[in-house]
Amino acid sequence: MRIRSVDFRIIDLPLVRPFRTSFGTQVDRRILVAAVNTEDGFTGWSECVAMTEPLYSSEYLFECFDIIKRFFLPALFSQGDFRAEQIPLILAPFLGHPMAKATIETACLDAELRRERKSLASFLGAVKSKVECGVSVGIASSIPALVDEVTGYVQEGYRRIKLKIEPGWDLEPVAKIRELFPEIPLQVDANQAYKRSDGKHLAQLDQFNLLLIEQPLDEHDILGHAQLAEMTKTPICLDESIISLQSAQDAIAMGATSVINIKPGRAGGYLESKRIHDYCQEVSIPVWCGGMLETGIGRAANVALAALPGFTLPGDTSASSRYYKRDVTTPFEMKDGYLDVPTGEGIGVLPDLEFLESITSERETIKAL
Ligand code: NPG
Repeated sequence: MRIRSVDFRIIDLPLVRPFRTSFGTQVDRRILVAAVNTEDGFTGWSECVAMTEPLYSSEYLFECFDIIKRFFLPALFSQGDFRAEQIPLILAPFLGHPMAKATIETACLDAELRRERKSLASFLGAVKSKVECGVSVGIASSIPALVDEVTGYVQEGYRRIKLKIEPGWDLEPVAKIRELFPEIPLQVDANQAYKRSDGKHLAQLDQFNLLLIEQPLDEHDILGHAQLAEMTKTPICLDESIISLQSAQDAIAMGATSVINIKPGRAGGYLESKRIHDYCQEVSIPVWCGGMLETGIGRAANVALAALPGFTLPGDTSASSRYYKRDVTTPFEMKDGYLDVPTGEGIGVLPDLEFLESITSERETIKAL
């Protein structure tokens, strides 16, 4: 492919309800959307998962925008004709920045697959036509408020509940939800909020028959997670720590994680995510697809990934209505607790341009040299 130009826009979408985690509260989502236009007339879409502030990871929206324009695009333009699969190698000299890399790689991959009339799902090796939906539930203002929210999701048909936890909001809310829903697959996510010294406390979660405890400690504390895994019966699952295949292999080898949350943005894109998936399958580590409050653009690609055979646990792949009153694509609707895997070319969806325009606060087009 040869890039003719890239259209960027910043869009703003309010969430249907505030989403509180151990690192902050989000009431809306500000997102960088990229559209790569090729010389031969195809357009590929992606969204950058980085948040406006570096609270979940060190990357943030405007930094991703900057590094893509300043370094990644000139490198791709000077390459002339290339295949999307070469992008990781072309961008390898630029250290880090997996979310920014994933943004440009995904849009290029979408454009290339549209030209080849192939879906992302079949390109990645999907084996399912629908994927099980889980839902991630933020820290609530009170236990009754949490019960209301979870009850609503269970009634809608969600097949797995993930509760956000932090010190002071853990055993009690989890006990209550487990008591009310003794059978529902349940897991917790701490987003790095605990310390190594909290091992004994976290081991008390064992009584609630959880699928996993996600990222209890600092993202760099692989040894701490390995030590914690010795103290808990509940499997430890890493999220923030898994930024590449190498980091996944190392964490597995050290016994720090026995389940992995694969988030394509955080891991540098769908190509690296597939490599992590393939490796985990080889060594019998179950994986599931994480989410970052994506619009339909990112959700479509995540659902395609979640259809690979190693994704044996329900992901944070919820229906559009979980996040937004109106999505930027045709909404993803849940049927019997499942989302259909898009079968169209590329990511299989297109944004509604008029709606996208109405929520755009900034735009910029960069033309190839
Ligand atoms: O369903 O997309 C979703 C949200 C799932 O909890 C979720 N995401 O820590 O995994 C996380 C969290 C997150 C959201 C992190 C937004 C960063 C930004």
